[in-house]
This record gives sequence, structure tokens and C-alpha cells, in this order.
Amino acid sequence: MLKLYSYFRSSASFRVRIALNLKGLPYEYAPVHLLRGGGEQHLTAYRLVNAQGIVPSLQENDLTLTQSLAIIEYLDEMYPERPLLPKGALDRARVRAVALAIACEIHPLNNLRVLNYLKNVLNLDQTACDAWYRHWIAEGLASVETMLLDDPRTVRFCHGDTPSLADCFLVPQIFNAQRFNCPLDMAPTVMRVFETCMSLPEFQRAAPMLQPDAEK
Ligand SMILES: N[C@@H](CCC(=O)N[C@@H](CS)C(=O)NCC(=O)O)C(=O)O
Repeated sequence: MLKLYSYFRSSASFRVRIALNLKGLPYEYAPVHLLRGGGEQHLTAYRLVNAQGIVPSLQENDLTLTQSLAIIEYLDEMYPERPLLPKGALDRARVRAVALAIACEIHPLNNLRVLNYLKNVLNLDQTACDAWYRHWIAEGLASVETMLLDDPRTVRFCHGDTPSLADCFLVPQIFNAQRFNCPLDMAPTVMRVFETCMSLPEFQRAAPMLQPDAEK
């Protein structure tokens, strides 16, 4: 049995929820509230699951996996039906590059602990924090747009005609951008792929507001 430690709004958790759905793998949902009481991710009980104090974590029997990319690649190796990485090494490198352009160049600059540091330690006001957030999203997604637009391997999805690891990373990042009203008109290819993904029930069911811990 698989158990996913997740927070409904966490985009890294959202990536894994999409992958689990695409693989058709049922899982138990274990909510970790990232804000309540200073954040349940910091509780000792959760630190025993994930030493970094972040979500997601995935437990399979007695083993725990962390880091969304590592988790999804593990799932893809263990459950090869409906692969999330293409066969060729060059194609795999491309899919990982798109995923990492989001996971390394956008997401870490805008996650909760970074925004808390800007606000609570560096004393930036909300306007400055919002500007920071929008800046990294705009710059990062403009790069992803170029990566997709300039490559004929971008078809209905980031890579080809079936969803891949790259789409698992792209969709949650767009949800984040929309939540913070970031302009997305500079990324039409990204948005076209996003809409294609969101027409699939596997992506829809992974959306934040459909999770058991969703809040308005
Ligand atoms: N690189 C990690 C990022 C995980 C991450 O930053 N998760 C965020 C939620 S999306 C988190 O747990 N934040 C808690 C905090 O910043 O205190 C992954 O891909 O799993």
C-alpha cells in the first residue's frame, strides 16, 4: 500500500499525485498542514518521515521516499505501465530538463520557507514579496516556453502525445502562477500543453481543491 504525505496546495505533492493517478496506483492520503500551528512539517513525528521537513513523502510498506522527482522516477521504474519517461536517452534528458527547469529554477525560489524568510527575517512587505514571486515565475516560465516552442518533440504534451514527467511538473507550476495572478500570456505553448493536461481526469483529480485537506 502506498501512503502519500501531502498538502493540498503543495505543488511538489501535486506532481506526485498526478504521477500516481497516471499510473493508476491507489494511495492513502496523509495530510501535512504546512501552516497550522507553525507548520506540521516541523513536528518531530513528521521529521522522522522526512528529515528535510517538506512534502511530499511517499511510503511504500516500511520504506519512505522523498523528493518529488526521485519519487516519480521510482514509481516509473517500479510500475512501468504507462511510462512517464521516453525510451531514448536524449528524449529522457529533454523531459528531465523541462521538469528540472521548473523544479530547480522556479519552485525553490518561491516555496513557503523562502517567502517566510523574505517577509519575517528580511522584513519585505507583501508588495515586494509578490513582486519577487511573480518575477521568478515569469522568468522561469518564459524559459520553459522557449524550451517547448523550439523543439518539434513538443506535441500535445511537453514531449510527444502522451503525458510525461515534464507534464507532472508543469501543471502544478501553472496552478501556482494562476493563484498569484501571474501573467501567462508570454507562454502560449506552455498554456496549450497545460489545457491538454487538464482535459485528462488523472490531472483533474490531482488538483488542490479536490484533495481531502482542501480549504478555501
Ligand atoms: N524539491 C522538493 C521540494 C519540496 C517542497 O519544497 N515542498 C514544499 C511544499 S510545495 C514544502 O514542504 N514546504 C514547506 C516549507 O517550506 O516549510 C520536491 O520536489 O519534493
